[in-house]
Amino acid sequence: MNFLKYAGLIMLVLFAMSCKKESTPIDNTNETEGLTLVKTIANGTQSINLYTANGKLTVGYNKVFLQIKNADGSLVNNAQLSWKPLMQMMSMQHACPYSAITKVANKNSLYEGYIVFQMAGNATEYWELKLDYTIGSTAYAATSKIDVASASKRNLVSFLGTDNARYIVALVSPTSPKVAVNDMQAMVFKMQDMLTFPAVDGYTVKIDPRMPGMGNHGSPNNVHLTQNANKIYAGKLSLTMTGYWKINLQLANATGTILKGEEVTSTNEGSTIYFEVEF
Ligand SMILES: [Cu+2]
Repeated sequence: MNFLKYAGLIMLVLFAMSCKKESTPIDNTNETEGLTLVKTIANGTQSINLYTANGKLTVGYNKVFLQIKNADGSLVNNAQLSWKPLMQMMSMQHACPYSAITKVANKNSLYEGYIVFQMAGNATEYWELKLDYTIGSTAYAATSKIDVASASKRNLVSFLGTDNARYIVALVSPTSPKVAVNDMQAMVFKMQDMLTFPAVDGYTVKIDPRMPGMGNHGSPNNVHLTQNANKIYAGKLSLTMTGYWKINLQLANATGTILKGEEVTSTNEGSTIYFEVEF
């Protein structure tokens, strides 16, 4: 009786062990292929690696990827992450528009989100990124200074609308413009207060690309940006030649009222809000 009991127990233990052995290890290799490390933020327990396509954070829209590494080098696959970018300025603090962090589809250890920095850091005023995450039921945090460089061309506009609200409009794409009708994407945010920048729905971003160096000529077949299914403002940007283009902008609310920006005419060569592309 006793023997049978022990034999049963041993069988059970062996079975459990073999089960453990047979479960396929999760392969995290190369999930960051094509990305460049921006920074590692460590808190003594884990280190969080931040990646972007070019290894930099700049003014404007930044798609950011994250991976969490344990001290033994293994990658964390089951974290819940959030973040808070905060700029420490001489006389005040402020945040910027940013997304939630989600797991990248079909990846085990890679997480993603975006941050729209509206200004660059400098020697005395700098951006800080606070990461909060849980693994299982344990909460962790990590904070670090991050470098945010200025952009070479204007890819973000920040202004007071005629409705007295402050807005930020950020260029998302094209990131490599071509002589073609390019897919164009942008995001529109309202500044509710210094820390809160909700995305704005139902507006229109009107575009009028011009070449100021060539008689301010425009291009045919542009399509103003309206929200697509993913809530991103999407349209068509027609660039008929290489060189410097000024994409004059007008922001219209849901009823069509222009909140900021002017039409380009024979007597008005540009809008007060614009993006720039050069290629
Ligand atoms: Cu600032």
